Amino acid sequence: MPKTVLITGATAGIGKACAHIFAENKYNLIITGRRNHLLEVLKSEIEQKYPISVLALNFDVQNKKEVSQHLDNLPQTHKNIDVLINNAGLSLGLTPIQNGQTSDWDTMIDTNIKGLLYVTKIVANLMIANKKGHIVNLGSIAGKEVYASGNVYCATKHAVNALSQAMRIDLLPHQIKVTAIHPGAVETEFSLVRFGGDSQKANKVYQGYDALTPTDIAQTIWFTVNTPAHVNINDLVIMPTAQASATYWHKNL
Ligand code: NDP
Ligand code: 8X3
Repeated sequence: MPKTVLITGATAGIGKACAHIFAENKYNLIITGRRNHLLEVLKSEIEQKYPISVLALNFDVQNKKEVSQHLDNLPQTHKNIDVLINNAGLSLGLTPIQNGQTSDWDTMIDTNIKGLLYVTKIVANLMIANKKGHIVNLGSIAGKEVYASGNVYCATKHAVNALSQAMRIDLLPHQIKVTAIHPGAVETEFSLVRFGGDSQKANKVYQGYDALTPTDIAQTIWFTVNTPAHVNINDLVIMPTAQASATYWHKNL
């Protein structure tokens, strides 16, 4: 029987790269995101390339009702979720706390923490019923350290770090694996979103060194979900070789 992975935020970056790697390895996919046209393009691209089935679910993880409408009513064909990748997330702004936009704070908290929780609650119960499962949470180096003006984004990723540990304890009796992946800089739409569409500012983040690629992270996730049944990778920090911490870099500018 083919396995199934649910990937939140599969319309771009790390989530999209995960969709490709799991499809290539014969998983059926549930892909989610807010941009429906991108979900549809990815679905048809993947279904043309690989002999698997893709269920595209267009919803905002911040919206508890939408999350439950979609995930409480999964078709029988996609209910047996083996792997959940809690990837949907974003940073908005890079601003000292005293100047922060409270609407940006709300969006980051509602997406990175509350959205992840809404999805996890439903899928964890499906996994418990199926007596198996693996949850992979996308944390960040921002969940291990804080840096200037990163305040609320860092706080949300610290929460993902804490929640990953908490999930591992609560799901232990059900033998559901929980892995947290904490990347440094990965070149995706992340910085474009953070800087409100300012591509010059966004491109600068990735200049003078080789950033991680979304495929680097997808391959790492693929590795963590393929360890033997008795082995779990709890926590993994992965950085570009040119980055030693959130603030130490070796750049050739
Ligand atoms: P991208 O901006 O390229 O992709 C983010 C994905 O999340 C998109 O598919 C987007 O889809 C989705 N998303 C955002 N908000 C929502 C929402 N409210 N509901 C549903 N989907 C949503 O960024 P990355 O691929 O880089 O980011 C993926 C994860 O990795 C994030 O959690 C990020 O914090 C984390 N991360 C990224 C790092 C980096 O340097 N890039 C480093 C460390 C961690 P759509 O817009 O269609 O809804
Ligand atoms: C994304 C990496 O360093 O911009 O989580 O916070 S960083």
